[in-house]
Amino acid sequence: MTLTRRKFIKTVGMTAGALGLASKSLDFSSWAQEQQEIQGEKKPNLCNVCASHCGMWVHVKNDRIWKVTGHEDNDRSQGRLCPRAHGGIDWVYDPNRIKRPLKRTEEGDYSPIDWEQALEEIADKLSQILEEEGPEKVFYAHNPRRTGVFYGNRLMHALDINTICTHNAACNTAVTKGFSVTMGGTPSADIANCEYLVFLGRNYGGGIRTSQLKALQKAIKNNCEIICVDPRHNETAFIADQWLPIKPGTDLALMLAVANVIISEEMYDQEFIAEKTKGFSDFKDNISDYTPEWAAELTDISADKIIKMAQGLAAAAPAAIVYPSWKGAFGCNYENSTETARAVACVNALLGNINHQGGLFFPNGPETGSLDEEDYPSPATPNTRRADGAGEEDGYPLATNHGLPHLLAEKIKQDQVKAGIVRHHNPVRNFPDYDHMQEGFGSLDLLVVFETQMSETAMVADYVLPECTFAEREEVIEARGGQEYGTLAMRTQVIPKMYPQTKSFDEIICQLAEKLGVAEYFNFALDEVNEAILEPYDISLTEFKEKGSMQVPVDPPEVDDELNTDSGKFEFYSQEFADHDAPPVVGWIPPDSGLQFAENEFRLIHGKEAFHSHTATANTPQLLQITKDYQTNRLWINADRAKDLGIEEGDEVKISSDIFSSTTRVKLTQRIQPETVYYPAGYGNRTPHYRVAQKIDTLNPNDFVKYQKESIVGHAMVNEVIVSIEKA
Ligand SMILES: Nc1nc2c(c(=O)[nH]1)N[C@H]1C(S)=C(S)[C@@H](COP(=O)(O)OP(=O)(O)OC[C@H]3O[C@@H](n4cnc5c(=O)[nH]c(N)nc54)[C@H](O)[C@@H]3O)O[C@H]1N2
Ligand SMILES: Nc1nc2c(c(=O)[nH]1)N[C@H]1C(S)=C(S)[C@@H](COP(=O)(O)OP(=O)(O)OC[C@H]3O[C@@H](n4cnc5c(=O)[nH]c(N)nc54)[C@H](O)[C@@H]3O)O[C@H]1N2
Ligand code: SF4
Ligand SMILES: [Mo]
Repeated sequence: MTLTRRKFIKTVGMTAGALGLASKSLDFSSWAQEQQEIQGEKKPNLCNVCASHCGMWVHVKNDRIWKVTGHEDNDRSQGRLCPRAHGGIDWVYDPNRIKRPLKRTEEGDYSPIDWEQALEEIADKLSQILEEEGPEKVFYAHNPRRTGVFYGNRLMHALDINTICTHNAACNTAVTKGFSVTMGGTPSADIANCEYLVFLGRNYGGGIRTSQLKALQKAIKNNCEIICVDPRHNETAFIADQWLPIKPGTDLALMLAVANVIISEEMYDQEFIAEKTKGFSDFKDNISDYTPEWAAELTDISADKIIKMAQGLAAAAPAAIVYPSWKGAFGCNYENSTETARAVACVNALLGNINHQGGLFFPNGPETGSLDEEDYPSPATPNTRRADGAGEEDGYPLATNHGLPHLLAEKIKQDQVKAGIVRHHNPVRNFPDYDHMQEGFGSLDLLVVFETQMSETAMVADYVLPECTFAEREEVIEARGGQEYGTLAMRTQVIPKMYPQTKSFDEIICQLAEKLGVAEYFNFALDEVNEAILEPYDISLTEFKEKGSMQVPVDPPEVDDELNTDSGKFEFYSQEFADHDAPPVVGWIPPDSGLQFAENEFRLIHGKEAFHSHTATANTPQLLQITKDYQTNRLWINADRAKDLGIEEGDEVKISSDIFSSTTRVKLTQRIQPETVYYPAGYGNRTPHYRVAQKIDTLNPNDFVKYQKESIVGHAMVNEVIVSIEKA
């Protein structure tokens, strides 16, 4: 039966009458007015849309989330949130959320299964694999966050599993290694008080952490000179004093030349170098040929600008920084990325800026308590071999303990890895080479994925376990150090669970531990963990749950603090690298894919948009609307190069690499270095379950990049790709 309009109105009227509703309730504006006036509640939580976990208030009315605002007493939010936090609300109300445990059927489809059966089957299969194949063939991979580490790692340790991986090999492994081998860890940066700041592809305005934007505002007010080195005129370049469109993959040459100038003009901090560093003369000898003229040829930045950068940094030192970066320029991008990170560390050492105001610093953490070992014994850390080749006796002895998920995919195909648990992580889509990752992870004997939505990784799992969303659960308290104060912060449950068959991670892990026979390591409730953490403070857990975040005292970093290296000093010379056939002192290495391009060739780079988080927000309607409204799903191409290729604004082009080819529309711009094309990260979802995402044509740069491994730490080299472009 089809309803005519008259009939429809009549039927609605009858239904309303039958339900005894006043006609007023059908009037939207008065309903909206009424809702506005309801006094809602404000409950504390942590944003979950990226790992910064900004403290936030969730405003709740009628048990529904009304809006979110920034928590004032949280170091990361400082009263504000970034756009993505608002999009996170869509996760809670997504009709395609995973609502109950799922099991893959013989036909490759998924059918619901009850918790008891799911956990029983997973425990049986995992126990069998552990017994027959050993813990060396099992892994846990995640986007590392406090609760995932506390409960997930504890379960792995209880089972003697040593292969715990994070997403870092597609994020910032090279930075982690380059800074730990020289200065004992990745430092924070006192941007607010800095006077001369060089960003090498660190884009505060796109790759957002809310508090850092506030610090940048202060720096601008204080007239800090800001240099933005990025092949692309990114969001931060708008507020910079200079944009230097570097040829991608050559930041190492730039840093070596800056060091060369600072040393040859004797502008370095001689006292710091003499007293607090090791191997300076080796470094000095090694870089003597890396002149500004040499670097100018490679980088596309003039020798004059390189000299001015070196002089500007030295003149402002120690309130001067070459930013340690995150993912952008050298987190995991090129064959030379670990060396680039080391070179950046070395330039900062020449400036003598460590633990000085306006320089780099190592924050001290706040005091926290922990569960009493007598009553709640922790399992021992296993010394079993890693499954991913990231170990002393394996292919990547210099790898970090964040591991190598893309190598896991290879080892699975070779039958060397049998089972895996993945939580809050989508390696199949967020690492290069979709087919490699999908085939690898998809051919495990057992893959268990903890998710809220049906990601590409969930699509190849044997079991998908539905976590309730950030708003529906509590988590382990996070503790962070800072320059002036530390922060304790906690996620609390702000609305009732929408779906009774979803569970929090701690609950699932405790139940799984019981089935696996290791319940003795989980003989506590989450509240007990949190009470133990708060023990040094004069606050009860109940009171803390009302606050959500609070500032606590920390010891400020001191100039005389020892560094966390073997010598306690800054190490220009690395014995660890020397012992493992890696260069003990930093020097030039070109990108693996070279620096020469044919007429229609470009290097494909990518980066974050301010309103999306990787693939996590790929299906959120509010944020995707921004993509659509501003048509950001376009490939940036240099306008002059495009003209030479007969390509015009908005044209459809064919973009191809060795392993993949697709089409996209282009954005012609002068805001990009001529040999570079750029596409925003996080799109191009292959999962049909992301119904909103499927309505818009997008690409994922990872499709074009083949499976590859950097030589020193084994990261995924996500920018080692040359593509050709032609008009479609
Ligand atoms: N909006 C948003 N914010 C986020 C995230 C998110 O997903 N979305 N994720 C968070 C995470 S996990 C991370 S790691 C950080 C990342 O923060 P960033 O590292 O700042 O962000 P990216 O966008 O990955 O890269 C920054 C810039 O590097 C440039 N770049 C690419 N190749 C080169 C090169 O060879 N040389 C130079 N000099 N520059 C290059 C790109 O053009 C890009 O503008 O952001 C965090 N914040
Ligand atoms: N092309 C390209 N690739 C990139 C990047 C890039 O710039 N370009 N950036 C890289 C970087 S910097 C990083 S850090 C990695 C990030 O890689 P991932 O760690 O894989 O990143 P996310 O997309 O945040 O994946 C998190 C997954 O967690 C799920 N999730 C969200 N909330 C919850 C929850 O409460 N519980 C559970 N169990 N799951 C949840 C989301 O649905 C999503 O599928 O990607 C890297 N990949
Ligand atoms: S930076 Fe943005 S997305 Fe990340 S936690 Fe903070 S508010 Fe959420
Ligand atoms: Mo990242």
